[in-house]
Amino acid sequence: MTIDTKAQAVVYPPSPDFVAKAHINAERYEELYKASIADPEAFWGAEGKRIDWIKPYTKVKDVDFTLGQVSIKWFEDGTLNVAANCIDRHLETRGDQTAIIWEPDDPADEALHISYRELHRSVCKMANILQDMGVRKSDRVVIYLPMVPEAAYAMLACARIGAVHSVVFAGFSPDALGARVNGCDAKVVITSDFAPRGGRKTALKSNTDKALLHCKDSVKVLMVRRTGDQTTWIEGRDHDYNALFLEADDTQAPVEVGAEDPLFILYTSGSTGQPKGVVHTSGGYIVFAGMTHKYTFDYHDGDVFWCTADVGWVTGHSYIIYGPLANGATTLMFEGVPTFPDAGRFWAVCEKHKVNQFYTAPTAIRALMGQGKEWVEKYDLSDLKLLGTVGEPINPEAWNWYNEVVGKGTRPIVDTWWQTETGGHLLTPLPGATAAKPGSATKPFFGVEPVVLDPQSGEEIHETAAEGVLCIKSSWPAQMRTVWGDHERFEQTYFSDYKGYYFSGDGCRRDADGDYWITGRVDDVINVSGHRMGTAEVESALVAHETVAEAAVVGYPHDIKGQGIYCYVTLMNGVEPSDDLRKTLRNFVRQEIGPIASPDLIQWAPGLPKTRSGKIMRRILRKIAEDDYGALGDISTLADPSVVDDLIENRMNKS
Ligand code: 6R9
Repeated sequence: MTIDTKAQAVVYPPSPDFVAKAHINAERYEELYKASIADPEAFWGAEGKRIDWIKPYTKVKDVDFTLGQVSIKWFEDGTLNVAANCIDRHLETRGDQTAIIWEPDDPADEALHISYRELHRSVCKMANILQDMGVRKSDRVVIYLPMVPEAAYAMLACARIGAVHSVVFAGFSPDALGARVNGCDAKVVITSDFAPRGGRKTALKSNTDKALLHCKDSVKVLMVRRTGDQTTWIEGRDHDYNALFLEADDTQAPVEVGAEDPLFILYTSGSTGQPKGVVHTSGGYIVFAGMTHKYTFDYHDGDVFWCTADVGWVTGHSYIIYGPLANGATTLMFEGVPTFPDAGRFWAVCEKHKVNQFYTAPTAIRALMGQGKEWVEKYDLSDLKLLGTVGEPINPEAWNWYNEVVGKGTRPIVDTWWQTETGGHLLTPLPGATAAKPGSATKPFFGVEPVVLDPQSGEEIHETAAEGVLCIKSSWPAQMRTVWGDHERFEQTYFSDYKGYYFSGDGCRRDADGDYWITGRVDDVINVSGHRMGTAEVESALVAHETVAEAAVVGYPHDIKGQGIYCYVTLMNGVEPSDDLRKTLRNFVRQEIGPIASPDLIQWAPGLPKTRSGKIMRRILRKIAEDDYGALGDISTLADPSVVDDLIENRMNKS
């Protein structure tokens, strides 16, 4: 066990000014955290009241983490409607307040300010359109849209009629889209003609057409016009949102759903080839999303909150849509990218819309850091009160730049650790309570019991300073409930390696102050620009190409992306390696999965290091990709140790 005591030296306590106005200060955190662990029933029984219930719950928590009978229920006999909690209940007090600020890809186009009243109208119309298309409670709807207000309307419209949405990131390929439509047996796909992003356009409708070639004929399409460019049209299957919107009734009674009825499915990568459909339910999720949004970001009425994620990821679900709107906040939705039309765009948008809380990913910070601080200094960022980060460990250099250049050394930074599976923040500083340390996600949120386990013995390490795998000992309301259609896979993935605990898949260190430092995934998942990717997914895409016999994929350190994708490829007999073939394979993977899975480096491998039982030794491949082959460890169990010399000699990442 090695404890990096140096890293504990730099500590940024909250400023007295911030503390004075904050919802939660250090004493309050201690008091509430203790209460939340000592008596979860009482704590969450009270917290559950932050939302409106149609029928109030009488049971708070019913959870079993035992392998073979894992079951997670919160507020189970309560009923509610999530969309009504995000919209209707605010109408009386803040009907004219802006709910969503929409900033388009091109800064020359007009931004929109959508009030809670307007949001209500549009969501009701979308709900009526979906009902007219035959969507009923618990039916699935896939949403494949750019970052436009209609993406928010679509999610909330599903929630309003009790349908289950599954948002698919607009950067995903037709194949990935088709697999998700089939995976959840969706009735309708909501898409747009094109998706403008960074001045370019992705043909979403045409991607949808291709995807649906592999889906049931009964799947219908609802198309939102975004650019107005021509698309193909299949009469009977395709429905014109803009035309239907004009006619649709603008009121709709929200459907009553049970707390444990599913709200959404979100596909995410794991260590095996097939992405998993993570299922979140209604009551616990919305309580936790609202609560974490309020306390982690210290959100106050009237603040403008901006989370730069895409709604295709969980961060966009919880912190663009559900958390902020449950709190009656003003949330900003940005269609573009940080570097279009130039590297000042984030800060231009912060200035333009007087953003108070700004939440982004380390990869964006690193990319902008490389462009120079002039881009930040051109803009007035005086409205910023807080900065946040999510998606991967933030390196201290990026943290310091964020703090000094963007935050002028006076804004707290919250480094929030969580996952698609957790629904909301589990480890994070609370800005008025916790002293921040660059690179540490610090302390657990209320009700969250992290433990560090010894990876070999599976025993809890009780000393404060510890290093091992990160597990959670008991449930929190926004925990995922199951894998869509495969509860056994849910249990196997999260509850079988360490019995009685939820296993996060991350390694971590806990320092002598009890602060947590995430060290990255301990499974075959890599984190590329904050996007999770199973190495097995990229491998199966590669071997699907006719020239490839075998492939092994690992991550390697990448300055901007955090991790890059390093592929070892064994070609079929008789196929000649060439740079052209590299390009072909790269494009092939982009087509199969999407541009985010594009291989960074492809090394031709005449053989892969395997054990005598035929298992690829990824540890060795990782070390070679990291250019750290001095530390290969024991290779004596390899069937043919000589392949390693060839791989080292021809490695792509020579530093
Ligand atoms: C919200 C989100 C989850 C994985 C997670 C971990 C990494 C996320 C982090 C972080 C260090 C942070 N991760 N936040 N690592 N510090 N603040 O990103 O969900 O896409 O499911 O990814 O991302 O490895 O296990 P998701």
